[in-house]
Amino acid sequence: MDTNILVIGSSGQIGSELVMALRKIYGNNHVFATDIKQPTEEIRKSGPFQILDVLDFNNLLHFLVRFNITEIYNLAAVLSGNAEKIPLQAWDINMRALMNTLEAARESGAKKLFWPSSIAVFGPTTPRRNTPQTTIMEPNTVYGISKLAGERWGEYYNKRYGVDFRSVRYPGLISYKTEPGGGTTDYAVEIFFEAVKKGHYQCFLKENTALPMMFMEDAISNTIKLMQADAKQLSLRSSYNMAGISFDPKQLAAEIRKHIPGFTISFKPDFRQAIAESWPASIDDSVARRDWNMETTYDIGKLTSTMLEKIREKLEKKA
Ligand code: AKB
Repeated sequence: MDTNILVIGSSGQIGSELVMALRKIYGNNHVFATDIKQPTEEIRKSGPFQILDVLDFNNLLHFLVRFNITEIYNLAAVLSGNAEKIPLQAWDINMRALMNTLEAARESGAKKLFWPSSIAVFGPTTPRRNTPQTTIMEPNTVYGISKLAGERWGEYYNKRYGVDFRSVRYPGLISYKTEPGGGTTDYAVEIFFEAVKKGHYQCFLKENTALPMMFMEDAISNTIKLMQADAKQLSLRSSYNMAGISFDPKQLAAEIRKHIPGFTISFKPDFRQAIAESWPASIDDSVARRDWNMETTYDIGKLTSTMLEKIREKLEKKA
């Protein structure tokens, strides 16, 4: 039987790159991109795209049956910063988006479901350095609470109904194609665009706030690797810790200065500072490395030079 993949949230920061990577592997017409927002030109031109609201259960189920979907990637979520502005709405959207896909996967018999969790599942009582896979989890943000609850539901659907639920706890993801929206780690993307455009960045976190991060290419290849792994290799059905590197805004600014010597940064922490301080500074991802060979290829140097080069190219094309 063919692998037919549905990506929900294909116009977002992860979705817009994941769809293209999946189309390369499985063929353009086997990867169905869906979102409530219009897609990138690349996605629209290379294969099927449809407007689909994951909160509409009947439409979702109909889609899975109609296109014989065997795998789902559900990336729809309100991120940490935005969720704090609309707590009840964010909880409702994040949880309904997940529960609809879990139920639709169960009813339609779709084989696999990928759903991203986040380092936001940890909280102020969690050990902050080299945070273990299994540890104290008392998140104090709406986003973090919804991600932790989601992990528990994913594992429940796997054990109780056999849904092949797979998940990673994404760190801050750094990419140049589609900008993120409303997260706490977004500074690590904004800083590059502002460095190229203005030579200055005003950061909403303090200079020494270290957080786990990963370049998008590594995040995508690891996500696909987890989905392709033999089920027998997976000792966890909640969510795997995953983070390649950790740095703070001051270290990132110093790295950018190696390419743009006149680059300056100032600091004006806002409400996201408290969120960042409740999260780990670094993550122990040895269980993911052991179970399904998770690996990273970008360190802070390679990430910085790639981001600056690609953003310059992108802005030149636009000009
Ligand atoms: C956010 O900052 O909200 C996200 C995340 C770490 O899950 N990037």
